[in-house]
Amino acid sequence: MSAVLLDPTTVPAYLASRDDLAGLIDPTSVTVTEVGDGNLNLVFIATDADSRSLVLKQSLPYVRMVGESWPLSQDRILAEARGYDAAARLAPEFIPAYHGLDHDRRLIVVEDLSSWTVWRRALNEGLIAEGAGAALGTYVARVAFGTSVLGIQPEEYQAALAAAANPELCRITEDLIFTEPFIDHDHNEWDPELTDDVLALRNRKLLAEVAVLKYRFETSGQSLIHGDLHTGSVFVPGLDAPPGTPAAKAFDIEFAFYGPTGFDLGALFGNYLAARARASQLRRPTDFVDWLDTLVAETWQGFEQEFRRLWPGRVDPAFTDAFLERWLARTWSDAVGFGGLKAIRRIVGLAKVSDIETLPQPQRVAAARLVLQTASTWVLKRDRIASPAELPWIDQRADS
Ligand code: SR1
Ligand code: MG
Repeated sequence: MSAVLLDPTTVPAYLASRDDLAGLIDPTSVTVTEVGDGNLNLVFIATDADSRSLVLKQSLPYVRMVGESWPLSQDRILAEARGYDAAARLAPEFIPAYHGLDHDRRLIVVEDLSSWTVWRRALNEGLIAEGAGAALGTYVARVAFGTSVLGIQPEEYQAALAAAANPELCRITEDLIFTEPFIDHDHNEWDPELTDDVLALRNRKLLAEVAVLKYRFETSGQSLIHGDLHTGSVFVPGLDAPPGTPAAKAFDIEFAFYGPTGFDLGALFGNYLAARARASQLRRPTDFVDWLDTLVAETWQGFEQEFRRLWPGRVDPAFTDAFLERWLARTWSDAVGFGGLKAIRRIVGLAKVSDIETLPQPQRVAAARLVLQTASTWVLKRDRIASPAELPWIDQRADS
């Protein structure tokens, strides 16, 4: 049975029923707005007379961006709660403060970060977010280490793995990222000028690599992953943020499940590529483009440094230092491959990205083409790309 859905008029009474939130907000004086602009859910911001505010996120029984014709279980909020629980334990500074799950209502309450900016919007406007990549790399490393057999005993890992199954949302990822962009499908859409580029992706070599990556996504339960860590699932602070403020916080964790650790890093890499293609077409200033060009390396280094810092605390010395080096190399290669597929789906399939979509013609086609060409090289050559310095990238500059 569906959980009863809230609306702005019923949120105050709901908050009043939550004694555990009494110290955080005054339900008698709240005003409420529904701000959900994502693909799936209801999101309310409740603000009281003292300007204290909270975010309530409730899953809808269908895919919001499509409508009731695409039913989707409200249980996805349980996956999000697992993601928040783990992150709150292992990397609390890199998520909004988490105030818990209402299981019956299929609803979570989190800190309101309205004074922050969704990273994709900042990137679209050409704003530099110093340290955001490193912060996210650190976040991925902490959750990866602390939920894997490296950080917890195998019995605990098995229990967590079993509890974190998220089949409906994984199926969405499997279809939208690994299948549909490479076949004829109603979800696909692209500018006609791109038809040759899109059809060229359906070649034997690339499809073989897509299959390898799909299999890896479906069968490699290495660690609890965010599962949808694109730049629209990240907040960056405003310029007036006090010193010591984390440079980024991840949110929207409903795709969480036990998967390949490199998938989250790849989601970031693929979205950096879209941001970079936009910057090229808009001839953004050199300092912004230079900074974009460092993002993959910064994210990877943030991840690697944190992972190496945690390594001495591994629970099983059978995992030797030599194993760590091989594990890091494999995770990097996975991230590059997944990153390529994440970028391709945003050009070809359902749920595109504003980085590209809001560009005027002919820049939109040119940006999309740059993304497809670079991304497919990532997929094909990922095992031979040893480091961020070797990663094929868009080299079209504002002054070229
Ligand atoms: C039908 S859901 C479409 C997309 O929205 C989410 O943010 C995920 O990226 C998903 O693939
Ligand atoms: Mg999302």
